[in-house]
Amino acid sequence: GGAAAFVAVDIGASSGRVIVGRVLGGPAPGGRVRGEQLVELHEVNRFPNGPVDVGGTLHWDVLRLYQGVTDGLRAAAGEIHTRGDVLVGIGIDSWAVDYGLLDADGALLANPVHYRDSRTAGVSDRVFAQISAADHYSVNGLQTQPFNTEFQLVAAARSALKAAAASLLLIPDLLGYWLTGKQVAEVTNASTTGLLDVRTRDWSASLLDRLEEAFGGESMVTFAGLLPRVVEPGTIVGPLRPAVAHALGISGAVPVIAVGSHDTASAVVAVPASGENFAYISCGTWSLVGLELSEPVLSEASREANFTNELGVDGTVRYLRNVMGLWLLQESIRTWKAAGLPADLPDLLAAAAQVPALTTVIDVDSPEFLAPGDMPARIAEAAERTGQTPPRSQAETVRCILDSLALAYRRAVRQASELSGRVVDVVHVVGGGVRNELLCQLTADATGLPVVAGPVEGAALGNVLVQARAAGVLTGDLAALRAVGARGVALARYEPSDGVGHVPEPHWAVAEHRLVTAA
Ligand code: ADP
Ligand code: LRH
Repeated sequence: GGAAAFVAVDIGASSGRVIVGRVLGGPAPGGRVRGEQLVELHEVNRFPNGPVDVGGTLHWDVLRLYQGVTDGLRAAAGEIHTRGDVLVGIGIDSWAVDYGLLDADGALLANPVHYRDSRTAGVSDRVFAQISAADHYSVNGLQTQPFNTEFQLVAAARSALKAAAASLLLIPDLLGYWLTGKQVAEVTNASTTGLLDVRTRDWSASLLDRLEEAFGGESMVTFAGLLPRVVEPGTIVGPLRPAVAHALGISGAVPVIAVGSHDTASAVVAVPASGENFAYISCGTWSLVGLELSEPVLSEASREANFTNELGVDGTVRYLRNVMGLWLLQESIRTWKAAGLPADLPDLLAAAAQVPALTTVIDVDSPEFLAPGDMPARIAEAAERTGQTPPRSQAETVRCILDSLALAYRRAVRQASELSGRVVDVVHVVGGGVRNELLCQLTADATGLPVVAGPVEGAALGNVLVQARAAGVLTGDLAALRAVGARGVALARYEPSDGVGHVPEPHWAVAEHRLVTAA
């Protein structure tokens, strides 16, 4: 008992979780020290997440998510109390880009639309015809994805919904608003909207003006008028509303603390690296592959390679590429289960390990894989189109996905290093993908670098670390936070030169060549 406890709410595209982080060790009453500080994580609630198709539009069930959050907070408060610990703060992170629109009374106008919905098809081209892609990149440094918030807003620019809106809140900020009554835009997530200036870390008045001019129409409601003030991680958003605290069995004015509310930003905080020559793969539904930099890379080559400069904690830049990630596997499993086939993940991975490496590889980042639907069929089509033998069994399909992901990681790590000039000597994997030993070994083989895998709950750990520092329980820079974080987690190491099922370098070079020439 007596430990400072923080609650991390971390909602990924495939599941949400509420995790208690206890900070142990450090200064004790009477000037004593109880050993080095570390964070112990404990999951108190997990709930499924995914797209809900209503009338042909994919939505998020955000009220159900809020229920998962509040159920978790109630359970967390109970446990913390029973242990005799102190609940110091609550932080929320989630996937990026998506938002809810509120009316002037603060009521949510509609269920947020899912970023995989097709309403944004062709919108980026329409926007770039008015404001060039190069002009965008020079200000926002952001990758072009069909679902960037900016494109979602343009897709719905003439909707009745927008006309009725008074404010826009990104998902973690929306959940935070329901808990506190305070509206803010946390900066790491705001950096994925396309509307933020990557250098000033604030909304870009110039981009917003030009967007209004081109797509605002006659509406009284302007894009800029919807955006709340930007806050940095570590800012106190506000105490829980008294009625909320009461309903959750929480006494005292416990604050919601802004963290890296973009899940990837929190995950990067938790990367157990020392020094700066590391790449990371935040490996969940997406694989976010890149580097932590102090300045954005805004070159033409970087824009063409679709590398993004998203903002990180403590003034950092997350220079990375979105790789389609374990979505390919999740969606294959969903397809098989719907067809009545057995599709247990550990079994599939064990079977895939027996399939010869690199028989068939696909470009995982092709937009054809973005939408929900029959993934094995799309993979087979892509293989045939590129003159390869399509995977015939479930095991071959899974093998194709893992080999192709590792190949994409190889390319992303190398390109990130070339485009930024940063030397990389280790690759850190965090997120659910840490549990995929075959993928971790393939990643070491493909990149030719040692892979350090862990923590699994990277975003939750980063969330807790930033809260704990804001509350004064931890001190120091990102390196200091990482050292505290690393102490509490088990890490696995994979070498590129050996390991079970090791795939030597020349095979990767050949497979890469095959993909490039097919394209
Ligand atoms: P998100 O935050 O995007 O919802 P997670 O970081 O939770 O995603 O990662 C989920 C993924 O982790 C799953 O799709 C699965 O591929 C992988 N995973 C989870 N558990 C295991 C396991 N026991 N073995 C291998 N992979 C796993
Ligand atoms: C990962 C993630 C990623 C975004 C995507 C929409 O969960 O936040 O960083 O690009 O979701």
